[in-house]
Amino acid sequence: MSQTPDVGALNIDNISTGLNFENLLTYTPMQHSIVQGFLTLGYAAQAAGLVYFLTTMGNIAPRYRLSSALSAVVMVSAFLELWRLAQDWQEAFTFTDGLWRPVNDAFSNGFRYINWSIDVPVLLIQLVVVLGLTRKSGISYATKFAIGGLLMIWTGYIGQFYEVTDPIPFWIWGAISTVFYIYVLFVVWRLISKEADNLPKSPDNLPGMMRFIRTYLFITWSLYPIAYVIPAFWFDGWGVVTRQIIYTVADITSKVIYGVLLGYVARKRSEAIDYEPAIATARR
Ligand code: RET
Repeated sequence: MSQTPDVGALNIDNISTGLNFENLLTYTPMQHSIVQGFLTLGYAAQAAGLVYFLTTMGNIAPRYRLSSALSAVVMVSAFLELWRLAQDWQEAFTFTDGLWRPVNDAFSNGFRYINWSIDVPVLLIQLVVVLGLTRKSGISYATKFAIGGLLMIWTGYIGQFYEVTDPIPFWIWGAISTVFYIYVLFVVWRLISKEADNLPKSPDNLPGMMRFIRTYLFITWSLYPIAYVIPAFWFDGWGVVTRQIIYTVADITSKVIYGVLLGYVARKRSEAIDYEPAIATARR
C-alpha cells in the first residue's frame, strides 16, 4: 500500500461521498484561492449578520421581533455549514506540480442542501411574522412554505448526486424540484400581493417596500438553480469557481441582506405603533 496520496487519481468510479464535479477537476493556484476566498466570505458574512440581528433586535416591537430571532437562527446554521465547507475545500486538494489536485472527495455541495432544510422554511416564515398575519392564516402559510420548501430542496438534493454520473435522474429530479420551487414562489407572490397594502403607506411606503422584497426574493433565489445546472454546461475549473461564487452571492443576498430588509420593515411597523425604541432610532 502506498503511503503517499494517489495524487489526482479521483475519477467517477472511485468517488465515495462527494459526488460533485468539484472533486474531479484540478485547479490553478488562482482558481483554488478564489474559491477559498468566497467560501470564507460566505461564513464571515453570516457571522457579521448574526451580530447585526442580535444588536438591533431591541429596536423592534415584541410582536415583530421574532423576525430578528429567525434571522439569527439562519445566520448560525449557515455559518456552521459554510465553515465546514471551507475546511473541506482545504482538505480535499493538495498542491503538486503547479496545480491543486483532488486527494479525497470530502467536498460536498450536498451539505448546502441539508442546511437549506433549516433556512428555507425559516426565511419564508419571517414573511408571515413581518406581515403580521393572524394566527390561523399564519399557520396555514407557514405549513405551505415548510412543506413546499422541503420538497423543493430534498428532490433537488437527490438530483445533485447524479451531476457527474447520470444526466437522466439529474434532470428529472431537477425538474420535479422546479415544480415545488414554482409553487413556493407562487404562494409568496399571492401572500405579499394580498397583504402589502395593509401596511402603513406613509411616511415610508411599506407596501412598496414589501413588493420590492418580493422581486428581490425571486431574483436571489433564482441563483440556486443556476448553480445546480453549471456542471451540465461548464465542466472545468472556472465552472467550479463560478458556481461557488454564485452560491456565496446567493447566500449573502438571500439570507443576510434579506434579513436586513425585513428587519427594516419590522422596525418601521414598530414606529407606526409607537414603540419607543423604534422611534428613538428613526432618522428623518
Ligand atoms: C434546486 C434544484 C434544482 C431546481 C431548483 C432548486 C432550487 C433551489 C432553491 C434554493 C434556495 C435556497 C435558499 C437558501 C437560503 O438559505 C434545489 C437547486 C429550482 C430555490 C434560499
